[in-house]
Amino acid sequence: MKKRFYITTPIYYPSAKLHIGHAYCTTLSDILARYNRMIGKEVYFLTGSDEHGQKIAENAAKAGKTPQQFVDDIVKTFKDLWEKLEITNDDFIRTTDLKHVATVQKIFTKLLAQGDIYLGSYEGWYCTPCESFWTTTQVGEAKLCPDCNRSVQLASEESYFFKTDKYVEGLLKKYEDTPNFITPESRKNEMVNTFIKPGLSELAVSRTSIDWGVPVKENTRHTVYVWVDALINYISALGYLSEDDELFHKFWQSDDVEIVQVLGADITRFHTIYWPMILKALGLRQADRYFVHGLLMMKDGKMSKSKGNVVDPLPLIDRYGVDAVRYYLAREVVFGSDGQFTPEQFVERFNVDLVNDLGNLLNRTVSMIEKYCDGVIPLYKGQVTEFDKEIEDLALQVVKEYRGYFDDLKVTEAITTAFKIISASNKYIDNTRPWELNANGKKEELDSVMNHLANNLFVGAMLLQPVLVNAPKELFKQLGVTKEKQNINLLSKYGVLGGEKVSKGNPLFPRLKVNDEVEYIKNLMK
Ligand code: ME8
Repeated sequence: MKKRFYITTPIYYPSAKLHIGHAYCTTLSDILARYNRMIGKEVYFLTGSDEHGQKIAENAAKAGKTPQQFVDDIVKTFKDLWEKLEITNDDFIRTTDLKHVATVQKIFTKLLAQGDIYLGSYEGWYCTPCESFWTTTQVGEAKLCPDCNRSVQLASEESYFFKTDKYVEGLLKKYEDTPNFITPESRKNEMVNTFIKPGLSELAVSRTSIDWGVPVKENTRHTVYVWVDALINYISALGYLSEDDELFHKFWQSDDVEIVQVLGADITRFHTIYWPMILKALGLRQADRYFVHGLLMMKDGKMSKSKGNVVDPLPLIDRYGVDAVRYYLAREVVFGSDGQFTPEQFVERFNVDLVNDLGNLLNRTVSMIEKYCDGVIPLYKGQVTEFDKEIEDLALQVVKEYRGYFDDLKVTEAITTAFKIISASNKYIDNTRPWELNANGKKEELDSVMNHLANNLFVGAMLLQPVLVNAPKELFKQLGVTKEKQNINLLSKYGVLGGEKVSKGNPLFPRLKVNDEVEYIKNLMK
């Protein structure tokens, strides 16, 4: 296992406020960052904003602001959202940062000097929202952008080009030799069949028509194509080609680091075709994995302002708490597949998993330990009741499965597994019937049941920590768990808790009134 972990999210456009889809990507990446820290890796987690390009300049003009003022204002809202979602990013890169601009220029100069970039002229179909040129075949009869399905215009301009030809073979070989390079596999096939096999054109890497961008030093009529500018963030943030490049050596150019880049299905082409080619041209190592997550849809399709179905995560966090939103995103939308946001499911997940399963179990366990055991978790005495072995085996198996899933970036599966121990414990209460054990004076069995319940809750809470940032802390407080015991490595043996003094606290999650809250969320979406 590598000792370091570098994880990145896409850098989002500050053209408007972020919505639940962006929150999804960053939250899932944060969960991976937190998990890897928890198992003892040195983690660097990067997110940021992609601030150049025509679309931003146009939006700024509409808002009556300079582009810089415009992005400054919107980037503040990004940072506020990440703070509220308790995102643990180590840095926030902005493509208007001087350090980033300097790296982009140095990379351009280097590739130009090497002959990987040359000056030519371009004619093609241009999609303004995607800032992409397409060939006649790609836009088809209807002249629509293959990425976003909007109309494209014929455009021609002098441009610098990146020689993709030189790197296609190498890229295909990389795909073949590294089975997990792009996950899910279907995305890799899509890249090969839709873009590479039909013939990849040279990539236009500069524009003369756009001022709001990084100037090409050698020819200042040109600015660097916004996608090239943006992709470079992943290494400029680490100090590549700057005087202070320690992070770059630690978290990119090293065999000790696992590099995972998380992105949405809409931007797979840039990340898994052009970006690896640029890295190759620069003589740098490749990322280990591109994890392509699905898009979050609404019942009536893609989120859009005109449909009135955009979900702003902030009011959800304000009303239901950060844990509820993080949990919903990670649990409900399988990481890697498309998903759907519905108010009904949001409320149901909350009530069923968080209130009924987790919250109730804690509440019942603490009450029973207070009532039957003077408020002290009995010591672990091994397998006493006929149900103890089964639940212990399950706990140990859950821990193992959970780590396997997380190490393979299967976030949803890992969390679902963690919850197994919680639901099994509710059944364990039904099976062992502690109130009868108490009435019949079966003290030894009763103690064992209380110990197992406390230990199961402990295991569940430990495993849910990357997702739920508050509830496990409250649970540890109520069960009196010391800091020393909050160590994931201790979970390879069952029975860590015993002897702690419990103290009843507030319920972890308040039960929601389904109809009222569904209505409330629907109103937020208008
Ligand atoms: O593409 N569901 O920025 P962007 C899930 N600046 N995730 C979604 C989503 C949805 N409905 N909508 C957006 C850009 N996302 C470029 C990236 S990186 C070098 C440059 C997430 O603001 C998803 O991760 O359009 C998607 O890939 C990303 O936001 C696009 O964000």
